[in-house]
Amino acid sequence: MIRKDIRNIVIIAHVDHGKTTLVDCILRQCGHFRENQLVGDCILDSNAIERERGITILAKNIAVQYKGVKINVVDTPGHADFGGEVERVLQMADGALVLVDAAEGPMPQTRFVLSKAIEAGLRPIVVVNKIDRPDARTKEVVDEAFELILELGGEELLENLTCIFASAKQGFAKLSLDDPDEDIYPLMDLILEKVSGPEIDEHAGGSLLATTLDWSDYVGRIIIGRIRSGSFSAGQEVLIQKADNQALKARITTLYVFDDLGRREVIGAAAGDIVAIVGLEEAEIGDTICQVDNPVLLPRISVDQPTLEMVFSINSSPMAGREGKYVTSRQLRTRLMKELERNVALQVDAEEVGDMFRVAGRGVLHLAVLIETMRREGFELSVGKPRVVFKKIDGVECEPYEHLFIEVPGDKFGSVMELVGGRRGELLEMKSRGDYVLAKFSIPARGLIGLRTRMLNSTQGTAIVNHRFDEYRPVEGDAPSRNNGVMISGVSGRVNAFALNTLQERADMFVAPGEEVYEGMLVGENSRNNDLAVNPTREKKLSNMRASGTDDNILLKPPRKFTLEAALEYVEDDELVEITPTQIRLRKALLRENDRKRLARATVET
Ligand SMILES: Nc1nc2c(ncn2[C@@H]2O[C@H](COP(=O)(O)OP(=O)(O)OP(=O)(O)O)[C@@H](O)[C@H]2O)c(=O)[nH]1
Ligand SMILES: [Mg+2]
Repeated sequence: MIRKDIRNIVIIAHVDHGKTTLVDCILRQCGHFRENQLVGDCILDSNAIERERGITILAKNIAVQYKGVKINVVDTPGHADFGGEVERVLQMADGALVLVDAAEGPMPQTRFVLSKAIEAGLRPIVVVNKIDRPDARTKEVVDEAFELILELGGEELLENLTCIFASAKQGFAKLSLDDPDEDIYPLMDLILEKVSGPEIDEHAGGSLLATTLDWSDYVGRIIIGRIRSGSFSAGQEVLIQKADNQALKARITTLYVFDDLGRREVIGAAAGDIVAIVGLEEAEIGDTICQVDNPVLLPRISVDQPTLEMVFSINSSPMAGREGKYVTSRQLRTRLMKELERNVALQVDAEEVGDMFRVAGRGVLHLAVLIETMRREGFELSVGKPRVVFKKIDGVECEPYEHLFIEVPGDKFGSVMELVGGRRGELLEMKSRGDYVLAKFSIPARGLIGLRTRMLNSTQGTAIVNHRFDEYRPVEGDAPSRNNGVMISGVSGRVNAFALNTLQERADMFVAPGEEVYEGMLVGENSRNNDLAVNPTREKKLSNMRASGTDDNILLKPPRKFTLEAALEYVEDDELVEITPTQIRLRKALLRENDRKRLARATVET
């Protein structure tokens, strides 16, 4: 039987193609809100880091009523680090809105999520979004999207594939470009028409696949999934079927369905509904929740394995503990363990070696978001250089390789080739679009660390860089390292403009006059490839009155400031990123006796 009163859809796309803006627009035009509930853009990107970065990190459910039908919509993240989550939430839907930017066209992540949607048997609806853009190439993009579906083996989908044109930002969708720009309803009607309601077997026992996790400090773990068959009710005792055939009994304490932006408590829900369940503390993603007397086992879904790891430790710099509320190893451990409750693609090595924790995740962004969250909560910590996770396959040490996609103006392609080639990237495909070159490379994931910043520098910010995991291959060659050495402060004190003025001739400085530095802190990038110990606090001999270090005759270049990700990608094996609630500093991890002597000597010399 097919339920007609409900539709479950997921919105998928490449990063920034407008998923959250579209969900926003659906909520505004079809939801029930008081005026003050819908202030600002992208209300769904509700956590502070999502808002600041303008990206979606966690998939989110909303629901609206349209023409008597409940439409559950899942907004997904577009960044490749969170691709695993998108793949899982497809389980909850019968249809997928595939958004494609009318100017950019299908991008690498479009291909990935679309292929997963087709695999999962979802019917895609192509939404060409941002048709208001002055550089929109709407008609071409439609062709590219159809070609992509064909390429991904969706021939039978093409026959009644529908495409709709939209501007999520301006709040309209239309089936033909000649139609007037009105509202989003043409898209809603298309969903009702093209996406089937959930197919259910009313008489089967209750079953649900735990698809996403949420967490609340008040009620603990919350399991989200779509009821596959039968029904569940609040207070019901259920069976949690785990991996390796284990089963546990637990009780549903509270049951919710999604409603507008929030959740509504219900006493019961049936096949086809997407629900949030409280009370199943032991359940994990992939487990089947079912009736005790009529157990069903649904095919498990897997959680992606980590590809990148970093070592987290307490902040051991001389400036430690000045700002943070949480600075001890025990606090760090407790926090990381708590993160495991909801951050399913994360792994933390509980083994504590000298206050160090190995934290592994899906990429630099995935881990940077965790670090950023922690510093906002008041943590101080040190983090080492990110490393890719190696794997032994049939006794052979293997490393991850990725596909790297670059779009760049043709005249800058030479410098791209040089950079990528220097990191053992191999060109697989190349084509041109207008003045742009679109190239696809295969590259060891190690070579990607730090590549983006360099690529943007060498192409004056014009390159668009994307990458996706491809496969594990036997390890070969060395990891690329930084071409330039660094300048290390040999002293502690305040930076002086006079000293900087001399140093900047040979370096790109990271610090400004008046800033505090310590012995071992990185204060600049040397123009040569060796590390150099320096004294950035040195004052002009004659005018030792000027302790604050400003001098009108000195013209200083502004210091290079690192974002968290840039800092993580910059450091080498013997260096650390020091993170406090307000500061990001780079430093040498350990000063060996030799370094100390060298530093002491250098300090005398300068
Ligand atoms: N011109 C134009 N801009 C749009 C439109 N829709 C979204 N945008 C802009 O595109 C940017 C990204 O929009 P989001 O909705 O955050 O994109 P997203 O797909 O949710 O991004 P991720 O969640 O990070 O994958 C924002 O600056 C939006 O204002 C549109 O129809 N036209
Ligand atoms: Mg989004």
